[in-house]
Parts: sequence; structure tokens; C-alpha cells
Amino acid sequence: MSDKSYLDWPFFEDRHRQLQAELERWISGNVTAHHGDADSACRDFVTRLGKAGWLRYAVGGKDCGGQFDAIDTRAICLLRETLARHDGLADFAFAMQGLGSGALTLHGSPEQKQRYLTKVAAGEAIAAFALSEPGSGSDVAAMECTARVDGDDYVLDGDKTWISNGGIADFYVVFARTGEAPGSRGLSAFVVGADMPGFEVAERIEVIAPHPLARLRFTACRVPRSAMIGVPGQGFKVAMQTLDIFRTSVAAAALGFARRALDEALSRATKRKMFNQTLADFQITQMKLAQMATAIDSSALLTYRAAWLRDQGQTITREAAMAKMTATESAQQVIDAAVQIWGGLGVVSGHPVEKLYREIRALRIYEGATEVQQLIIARQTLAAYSQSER
Ligand code: COS
Repeated sequence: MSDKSYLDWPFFEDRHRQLQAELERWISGNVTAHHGDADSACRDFVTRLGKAGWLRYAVGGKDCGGQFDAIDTRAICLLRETLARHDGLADFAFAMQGLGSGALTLHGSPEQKQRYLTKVAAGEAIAAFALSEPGSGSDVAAMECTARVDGDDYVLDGDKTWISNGGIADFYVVFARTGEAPGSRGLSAFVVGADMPGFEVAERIEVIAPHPLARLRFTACRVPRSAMIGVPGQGFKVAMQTLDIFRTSVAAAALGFARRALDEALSRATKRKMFNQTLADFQITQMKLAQMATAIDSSALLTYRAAWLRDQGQTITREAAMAKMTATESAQQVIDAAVQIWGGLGVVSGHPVEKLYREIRALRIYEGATEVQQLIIARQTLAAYSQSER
């Protein structure tokens, strides 16, 4: 049984505690072992999460399917943490509905919200976020994909890669260079249906923890001007604001993986006998368990601080970066320790800690690698220092 004492922290309200308990009950009957490929398992999770109402938390706006008028960051984090503790793909399916539609929640027109968010919240349309390119992953401002005006349309050209839900999404939020200014000030966001002529899935990508992932290609892909999300030239900020929310939620997912790893480690350490005692009787195991438990609480504090601050209306770029960096890096350590405690069994394919070992790795890379989070934190720390010196 996972530690739930953190739910009493002042970051949460009663509705969050209720949400977590209800989700836990739902998971016990609905998140069971999935067979078949990741595409169909993911589609199935989206349908079931939608029918049960959980995807309403992934979007903002009661009039377009959302649970609340604005995104409740703490609810999203609790959902991700709890789903991840049980099943990485269930968490992925929930998270990508939010990331893929986040720009629409934040900056979509009323028509765009009605058209897309209602379906995302119901689990009737699958969303994806298309930012990275073969030549610009960490350096978003170096983006080369273009969108040029032609009459009443924009025409998109270029490649996007590492796109989660690529291949199964019904629509993509695509960032492209519209050229209002150089660098980050010349990008815009668009919503592009998977059925638009000129759009193709150029390559499916297999990764160590299988989930739908692809490289996309846009070749003279024509979308109406009304497909733009927000205003021309503001795409970089739209992407970063979306990432502020979902980087915090990546930290929550890492936290869920780490809690599961600690649970598995405790179960093994208290049962496994050697040298006439249990593994948990050895101080060397206790040291590991102490480090794991402390890493989890540190990650949880940073994650829910970021989520709470955002729900208070604050900008959380620095706090989200701290949460993502700490939670993903320390989850990797916690999971590695759990594998060690399980010994040979811990590396057997399909064992829960073996799956966690594969699941956690990408979280230190996607939605801004640890090194990008360090850059963000250092820049803000230096800027605050310069300001205080004036
Ligand atoms: N919210 C709102 N605005 C933001 C912002 C945020 N979180 N972060 C930056 N901005 C604004 C800045 O204030 C600046 O505005 P002005 O042009 O008005 O001055 C502008 O955006 C450019 O910001 P900055 O100078 O910091 O941009 P850089 O090109 O130096 O890039 C990093 C910053 C590296 C942090 C950014 O490119 C990044 O996050 N890269 C990782 C991308 C990523 O996560 N990829 C994974 C894709 S999803 S799997």
C-alpha cells in the first residue's frame, strides 16, 4: 500500500483527496494487464478514460467538456501520479490528451474549443503536440518547419519528430515558423487534422517503453487561417505555457513510478530471507530504503508546490523545471535501487520493476531534457541575483 500521507499537505483541497480516492477505486476495476500493441492499448485507454470522465480534467472550460473552467494543475498531477503508479500506458494516454490539447485550452478560439476540446474530454478524439524537429529539439527557436500565408490559408512544410500519439492522433497542435520576427518571435501554433491533404506519418518510432511515437511530414499541407491558435508570432510562448503545466505533470508521473518502485522494494525486502534474516534487516538495505523514501518526498514537495502555485495564478517556469528535473532524475535512482533489491528477478522481462526501469528513462529527456531544465533554473537564478544587486 503506497504512502498517502502527502494528501494531507496544505497544497490540496478536499476535492483533490476525493478525486484521488475515486480514481484509485476506478483503476482497480479498469486498469488491468493489456495485451496487443501499444496503439490499440492506448486507443482503448483513451476511450475508457473518456467514458469514465477522467479526461475532463485534461482540458479547461466547462462549456467544452472540462471539469472546471480552467485547468486544475493539482488534479492533473494527482491523476498522472496515480495512473503511473499502476500503468505507464494509462498515464501516457491521459497525459497526451492534455498536452496535445493544452494550447487550445489556453489560447483556442471558442469555435476551436468547441470543435476539439469536447471530443478530447470525451475520449472521442486523440490529440498530439508537435513541436520537436530533427534539427531542433532543445532549441525550439531554431525550428525550420514553415507556415506561409497563401490567400485564406496557411501552407505548412517540414518535418516534426518524436511526436507522441503520432500515427494514432486525430489532430496535431503543430508549431511552425510564420516569420513575423527572427527566432522565437516568429513562430505560430496551428491545429491540423490528421486527414488534411499534405500530412503524412513519415515513420513510426519504436522505443524501450512502447507507446505511439512518430515522425511527421507536412508537404504543402494547406490549413485555413482559422486553424491558427492564438496570434501570429506567439507560438513559442504558447508552447512554453503549455509545457509549464505538462512538465509539472511529467514530474508527477515520475513520482508515481518511484512510489510503485518503493512499494515493490518494500514488499521484496520484508519477505526475502538470506543469512537468517530478511533483506530489510540489513542496514545496507535500510540505507537504500531511506534514500528512496526521502527522494520521493522531495520530488512530491517540488511537484505539488509547482502545481499549487500555478493554480494560484502564478507563472511557474522555474518551479516546473525544478520539479521535472528532480522528480525524473530521482525516480531513475529509486527504480534502479528497486531493481537491485529484487536482484535477478528485477531484470526479468515483464517484472514490475523491469517495466519501471524502461518506463522512466524517456521522462528525463522529453518535454525538455534535464539539461534544459537546468538552463531554465540557472537563468532565472542569475536573473534574480542581478536584479537584487541593482
Ligand atoms: N512562458 C511564457 N513565455 C516564455 C516562457 C514561458 N514558460 N519561457 C520563455 N518565454 C518567453 C521569454 O520571456 C521570451 O520572451 P520575449 O521574446 O518577449 O523576450 C521568449 O519566450 C524567448 O525565451 P528564451 O529567450 O528563454 O528562449 P530560448 O530560445 O533561449 O529557449 C528554452 C529557451 C531552451 C528553455 C526552450 O527552447 C525550451 O524549453 N526548450 C526545450 C523544448 C522542449 O521541451 N522540447 C520537448 C518538446 S515536447 S516532447
